[in-house]
Amino acid sequence: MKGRIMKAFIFDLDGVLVFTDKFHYAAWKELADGLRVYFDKEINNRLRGVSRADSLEIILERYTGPALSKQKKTELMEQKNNSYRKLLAQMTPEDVSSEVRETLAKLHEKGYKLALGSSSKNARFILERVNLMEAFDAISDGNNITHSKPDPEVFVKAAEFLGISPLECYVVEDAHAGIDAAKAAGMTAVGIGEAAGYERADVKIGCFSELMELV
Ligand code: B16
Ligand code: MG
Repeated sequence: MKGRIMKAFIFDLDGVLVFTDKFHYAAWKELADGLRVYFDKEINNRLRGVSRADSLEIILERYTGPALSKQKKTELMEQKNNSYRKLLAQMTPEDVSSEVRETLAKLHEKGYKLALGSSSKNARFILERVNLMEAFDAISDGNNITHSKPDPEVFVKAAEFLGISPLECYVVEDAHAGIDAAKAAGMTAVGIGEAAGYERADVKIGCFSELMELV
């Protein structure tokens, strides 16, 4: 919190820096339709911050067909990811707002370390597409964790990569699972978007540049 000496910001990716919800939705919808499973935007909202494997299990809650083997589930995840990556390939630097870019630059100028803390295995691909790799001192993503949010692992690893104590880190998140993960890591949770309405968030912001009021 302000008043305590904070040294770093860890940012969630989807829903905070970029908005790939529509691509996740389109790719999962295609898969669900193929399996004759009902899927809508409300169910898609439950997938926010959740790993690919856990997302598939949520979708399969309504599945009534023959049992699916582990191998088949892996194939389904690959199929979804291939469709999703084709959509991600359309992304350009214009998919990141100037508000986000400028705020990240200002935080850096003020001496804060910046890290990414995303459940996505596509995080680096997305950061490259939108030209945001250089903005971060460390990247912790779906490739270096075994437990997805709300487990704190992705944020604990981000703090480790930065060499900073969890107590000195803010986490900026849009998902309830992400706020829970930040709290479990002993970090200060900043809620934006949907998470700005979540009572467990320590700080709630209405827009990204409001982060400057914390420093
Ligand atoms: P992938 P975040 C999360 O990213 C997304 O919010 C979530 O919807 C997705 O299922 C998860 O990444 C895994 O993504 O299939 O690309 O590995 O919000 O933690 O940045
Ligand atoms: Mg998110």
